[in-house]
Amino acid sequence: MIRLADEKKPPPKGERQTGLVLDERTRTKKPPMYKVLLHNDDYTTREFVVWVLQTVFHKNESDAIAIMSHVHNNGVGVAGVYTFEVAETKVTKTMALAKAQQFPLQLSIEPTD
Ligand code: TYC
Repeated sequence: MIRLADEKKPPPKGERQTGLVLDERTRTKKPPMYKVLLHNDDYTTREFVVWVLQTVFHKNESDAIAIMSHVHNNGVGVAGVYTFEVAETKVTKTMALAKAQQFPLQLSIEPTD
């Protein structure tokens, strides 16, 4: 039977064809991910929350309405899941937009399990 040299074989599933030999950790470890939580309050308008979910969190209109309604009904909900730096930036931007309109909207970050 004709055998292909190792380098002619397709890479095992999940292995990138960079031509670089990477340490096992480098190849397999994903970054820790964080939930951005949105908290309910009695003053921020539903319309503002939906707008923020569309513009900062890139949700479509129906997902944005569903997330806002979930938070309104349950007190807290997930706006999105990101790396820590991206999560922090979205929280900072959203709080600044809320503050500019004098809305007391609160967000927080928590690690995923
Ligand atoms: N509870 C607000 C209202 O009735 C709406 C709201 C939803 C506020 C979600 C904050 O994270 C929030 N106007």
